[in-house]
Amino acid sequence: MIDFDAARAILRSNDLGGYTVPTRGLYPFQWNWDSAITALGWHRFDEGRAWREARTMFSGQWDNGLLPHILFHHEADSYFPGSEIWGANSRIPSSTISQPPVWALAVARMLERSSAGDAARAEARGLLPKIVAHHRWWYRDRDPGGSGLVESYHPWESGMDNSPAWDGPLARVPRVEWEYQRRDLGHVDQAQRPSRREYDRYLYLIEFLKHNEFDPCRLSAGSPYRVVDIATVSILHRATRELIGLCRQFDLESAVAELEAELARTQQAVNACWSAEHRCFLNLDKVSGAPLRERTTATLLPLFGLLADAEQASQMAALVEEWLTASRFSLASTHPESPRYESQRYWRGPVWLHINWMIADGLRAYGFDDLAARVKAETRRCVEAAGGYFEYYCSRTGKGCGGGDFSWTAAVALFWLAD
Ligand code: 9WN
Repeated sequence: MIDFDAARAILRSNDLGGYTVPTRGLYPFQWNWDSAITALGWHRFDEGRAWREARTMFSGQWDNGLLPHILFHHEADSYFPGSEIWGANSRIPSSTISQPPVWALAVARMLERSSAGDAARAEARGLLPKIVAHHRWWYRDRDPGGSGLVESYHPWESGMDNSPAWDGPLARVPRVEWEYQRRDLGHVDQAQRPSRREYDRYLYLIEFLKHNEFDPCRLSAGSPYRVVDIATVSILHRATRELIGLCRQFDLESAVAELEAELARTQQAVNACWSAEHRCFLNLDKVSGAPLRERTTATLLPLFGLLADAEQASQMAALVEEWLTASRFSLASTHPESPRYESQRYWRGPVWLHINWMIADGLRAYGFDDLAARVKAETRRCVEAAGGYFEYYCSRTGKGCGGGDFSWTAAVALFWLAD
């Protein structure tokens, strides 16, 4: 049995007054996509608090539209790297990259389910221009050449930090030579976290962004790490569809044609990522121009993005079925047949609830209702086996891994598993 009271209690205890930390200790600030997903959980029992989460996040938006991946609302020494390493010149101390843009989708869902009528409409109306500015930032600053496929310059921007898909592109990045002390290893077993080799390069890329003054043209021309993350492309695409609906609802017609043009550009470009051999859409290495042939759950997210055609969707559904069978617990974040699969190490194999929710949602959109129900039932089994809301779950044993009492996991239980 899943304890939904415990899920609500986790959100309340991770609430620092207007924003929810992903978990205490390990992640003591406000993270962008965590916050959007967590707002959907809040909305099931405290609508006002859900809207407040959104307002707090957007209070840290940069003037150019970037919505940072971390807002450092206060000092905390339990996390590294802190705001001083990033070098942002922002109203609220922040990181200098973003994360997959879930907010338009969250706001659309919250508005649909709202019992608060005019108050909810006022909240959505207030957020709308900011969300539009954020999507404009993605299309302009993360796709300066107008290719239709946004790119990213840091693995943390994908939110799937040490995905094996990034191994090749990251190997090209130099390592920092200065000494630093990681704080994550004080909270979580090293076997469940990224390696030192990866951290050296994550830090190099933070410095690279700073030395290039976050200038999109300089980053696009010179970053040693430049990838098309198919998960971000998909989430952005789906969120833009939702955003167009919101713009129409609130008479912001001026943005509609422009956003529709972006959708058309992406829809056309995405076929460059399709691999008939792998039966999914691959990530791309923009430095070498080569596809990244690793099957991770990111490569299934075009279902959520509504970017696949009917034939591609049915091939992906067949792949999901095999993948579920190969993972003993639910859908492993890396296909268990990959030599790089590690069942407990972060984005290299464990189960992440919010990603499974997105995949199930995409399967349903294409009419694979039974398979979507199977993804959901197996995901539920992880939470039951572990007896709590962890950051992620071992895909071999269902054991809870990473941080405990985790906000987005509790939130996904409230708005998906409880339904
Ligand atoms: C770096 C907060 C975040 C998530 C990411 C996840 C992890 C941070 C870290 O935690 O990343 O952003 O320090 O490991 O990979 O998806 O948003 O939960």
